[in-house]
Amino acid sequence: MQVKTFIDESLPKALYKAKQEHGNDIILLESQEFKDPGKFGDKVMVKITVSIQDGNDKVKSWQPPQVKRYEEQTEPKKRAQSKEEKKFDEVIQGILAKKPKELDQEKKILDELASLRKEIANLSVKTEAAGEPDFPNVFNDMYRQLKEKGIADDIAKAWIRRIYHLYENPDKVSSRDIRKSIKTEMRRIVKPYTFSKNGVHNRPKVVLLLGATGVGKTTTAMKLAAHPDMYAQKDVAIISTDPYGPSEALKSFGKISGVQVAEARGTDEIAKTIEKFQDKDVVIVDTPGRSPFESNHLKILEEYVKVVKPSEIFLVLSMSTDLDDLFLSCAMYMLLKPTGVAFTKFDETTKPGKLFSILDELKLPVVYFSEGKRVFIDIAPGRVDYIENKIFDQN
Ligand SMILES: Nc1nc2c(ncn2[C@@H]2O[C@H](COP(=O)(O)OP(=O)(O)OP(=O)(O)O)[C@@H](O)[C@H]2O)c(=O)[nH]1
Ligand SMILES: [Mg+2]
Repeated sequence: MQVKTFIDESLPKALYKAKQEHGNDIILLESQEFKDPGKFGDKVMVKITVSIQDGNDKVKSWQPPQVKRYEEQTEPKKRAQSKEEKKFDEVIQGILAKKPKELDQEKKILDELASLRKEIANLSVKTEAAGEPDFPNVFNDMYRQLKEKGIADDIAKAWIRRIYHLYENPDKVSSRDIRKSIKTEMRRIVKPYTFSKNGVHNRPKVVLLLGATGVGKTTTAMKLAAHPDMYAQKDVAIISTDPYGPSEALKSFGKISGVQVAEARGTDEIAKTIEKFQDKDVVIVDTPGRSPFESNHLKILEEYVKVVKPSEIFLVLSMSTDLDDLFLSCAMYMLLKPTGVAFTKFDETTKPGKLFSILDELKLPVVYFSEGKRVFIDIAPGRVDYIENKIFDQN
């Protein structure tokens, strides 16, 4: 095993650099901020130390994201292999490779490609599907609808092609049949998180909520505590670790619902407060918002994990965030090995289909979907039916 260091402006960038040189099998040992005015001016830089397995020194050049061809997606051997190999590190590699903003030159090329693709898409669906079977209109219409709802081109194409090949007489297939098959495809990606209905064996079950500023972590804590299929049947406490204390909304929720709300600042206080709630079924620890791109973010969150010792870590993602930014912040949060993902602010996006791109990478069960501020109402369990309706129903 070798140990190497890499320096860049942020942790994701430094990780990206290390993976460019040494592939996926590196292990992050340490990250550290530092200043070197002689070399980097005023900038706070990040130095990471990684371990590299012996023999793993082949250099992988950066490739812009490519749309997978149908043959690649369906060829059974290749698919099975890539599924097996999609380990955590590879997810991050994929995520980072999709973040062209880091590399100006490539970003330019990708921007040009993106606008070219848009133009082609406007010409006709047929032109875009050149070299493919001449799909009946009902398939083309469905493909267009999927894309309008934000489903990535490669995912939409793969679904349509697979479904087309399912039928002996594709000309006779109705849009209802296709919708049914698409739901089956969606089900492969959207797996609901299972909330145990029985009593909690190892009390208390400690749930840590993570996510960028303002994504809806505190609202998620309340919604989880209030929903009958989630934790409403259990004896729940919520610990706010926000330096400004619990929000007014959280305090009123505590009064209305009977859920005990406590505040704790600093790691000692957090540990003591969790200790105080040993008789609760569930303790939800709400973390304060920070930008996932702050260079010491990971270190702070690792502290939380160490102190809280959560049985579950739920990552909260807002659907109103740009997809590239979502991918990049996920690269950071995935290092903490979350056990579920909660999606908020579905009411603030016209592209609910981007959910599939995220879940296809994260491979985490869905804790719940949120589509508004109202704690007791704007919430749906993480089942595929919810997203199916979002994609197909007019409103
Ligand atoms: N439209 C909409 N607003 C939401 C949703 N979920 C939460 N909000 C609102 O988003 C705002 C921020 O929500 P919070 O729960 O405070 O978010 P947070 O992640 O705890 O924020 P910080 O602790 O500051 O990082 C509040 O006004 C919420 O009412 C949602 O699904 N849709
Ligand atoms: Mg909050």
